[in-house]
Amino acid sequence: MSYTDLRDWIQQVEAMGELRQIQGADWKHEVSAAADISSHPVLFDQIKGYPPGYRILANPSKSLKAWLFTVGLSTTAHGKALNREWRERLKRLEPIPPKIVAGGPVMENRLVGAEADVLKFPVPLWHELDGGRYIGTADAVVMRDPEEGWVNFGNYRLQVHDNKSLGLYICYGKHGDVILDKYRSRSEPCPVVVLLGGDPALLMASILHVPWGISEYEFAGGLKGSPLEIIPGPLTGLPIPAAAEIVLEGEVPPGEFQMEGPFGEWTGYSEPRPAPIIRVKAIYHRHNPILLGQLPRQLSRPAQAKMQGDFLFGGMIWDEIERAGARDVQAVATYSRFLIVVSIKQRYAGQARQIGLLASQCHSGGFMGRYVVVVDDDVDPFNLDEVIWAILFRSDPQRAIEIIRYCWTDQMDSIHFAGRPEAEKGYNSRCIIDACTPVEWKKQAKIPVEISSDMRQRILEKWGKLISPSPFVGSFGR
Ligand SMILES: Cc1cc2nc3c(=O)[nH]c(=O)nc-3n(C[C@H](O)[C@H](O)[C@H](O)COP(=O)(O)O)c2cc1C
Ligand SMILES: [Mn+2]
Repeated sequence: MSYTDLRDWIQQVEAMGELRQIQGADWKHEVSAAADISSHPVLFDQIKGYPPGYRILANPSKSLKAWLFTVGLSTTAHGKALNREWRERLKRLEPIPPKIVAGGPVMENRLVGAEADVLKFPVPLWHELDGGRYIGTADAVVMRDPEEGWVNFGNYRLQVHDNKSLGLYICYGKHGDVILDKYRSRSEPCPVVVLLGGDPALLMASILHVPWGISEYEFAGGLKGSPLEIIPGPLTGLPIPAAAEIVLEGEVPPGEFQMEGPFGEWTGYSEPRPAPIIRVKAIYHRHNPILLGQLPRQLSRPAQAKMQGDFLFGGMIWDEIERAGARDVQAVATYSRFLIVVSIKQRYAGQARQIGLLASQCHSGGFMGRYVVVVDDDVDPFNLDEVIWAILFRSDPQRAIEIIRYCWTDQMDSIHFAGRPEAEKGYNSRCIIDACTPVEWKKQAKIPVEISSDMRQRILEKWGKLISPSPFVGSFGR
């Protein structure tokens, strides 16, 4: 099961019954509100003030089934089993370099110089307090490392300042930020290509913390199991997917900044700050182009601390812990960025601390985290009741809790807001809770109070009709 491009993906997802379609929405708030309220991805057409066919596909990840199809997992598994399947897939994933082709549908329309107007597309005004229209929410900003020569891309939000300039918000320390900084220190403009709609495998690669030095193009090829077809950009030489929907080419001038934001992020509205600018020089798009959009669910209220990408991040963190040399991870669950739960088969003293620290600091787990809980393998990290139980019954706070100060985060973090001192904003801290049974306790651990299965059988035979069996059976009151 696979797909050739975004249009093929849409057709197949529709056939699964996982797509909704809305005609006639206004780009001003309506597209975003409808997409947010819908429990499925939504394809918008006939958007107010725009020609029919100029479409938006919003929130492709809202359907777990579609998202699994995107990464080539045809599974119905969830929780621990899905975590394991995805992790196994990552373990086997071989990056596949893209293949250069002469042309493709993305070049059906070329708008160069004066003709290049980003508002030719129905760019939404997403949230009521946003500082402007955002063309990039599910994009890939492509840049080449000027020293090492490899091509990186990431999903960084893009605000429309005017029809040829975009505000580019990259968190400090992301690959894109490091590369931009290299151009800045040479006082050179950074050439960029921006994908605004295309193969969903590219979007997937764009949001995942693919390690430094591995091109997300190769990672996406690996996910698909076949090379992406690319065309060298006419102005920059940077790779452009031949079947992309909308692509911008331009540059980020060194030393130019403009206030970007506010924007409704998953942590709440982020404050405006000076951000680099992309000067757009050319636009290429297919006939009837589809702009891709992805909004985080509204996690800034206490509904549920889960994200669409949670199952993906867990697998990536697992992979990195093992690559750093630690063994015996059984599952990794994440709940937004703020909680990572790792279950391990404990073999030696210190292993829980080792794995907790790695999970909190590896590339996939190290950004904007908060709590890491390490549990034994009889506890399901995807069941928060079990996780809380392990913390309460197996951990002694004075030995279980480790606080790591001055860690990597972003001003987007929900604990950073206007009232906090500027100097604190670059950092947050991590709490690692070792909720594994300490290895030296093993022999003395209290014996769980249980009813033997013989006794249980006897009671049920005698009085089973009178008493309905309680769900609280077995060890540990579970
Ligand atoms: C919907 C969505 C929006 C995102 N927006 C941003 C953003 O505006 N800025 C940013 O730095 N990262 C953002 N991210 C996270 C990055 O895309 C992610 O960290 C990626 O791995 C960065 O790539 P890089 O490591 O190559 O820089 C977003 C992720 C998602 C899922
Ligand atoms: Mn990268």
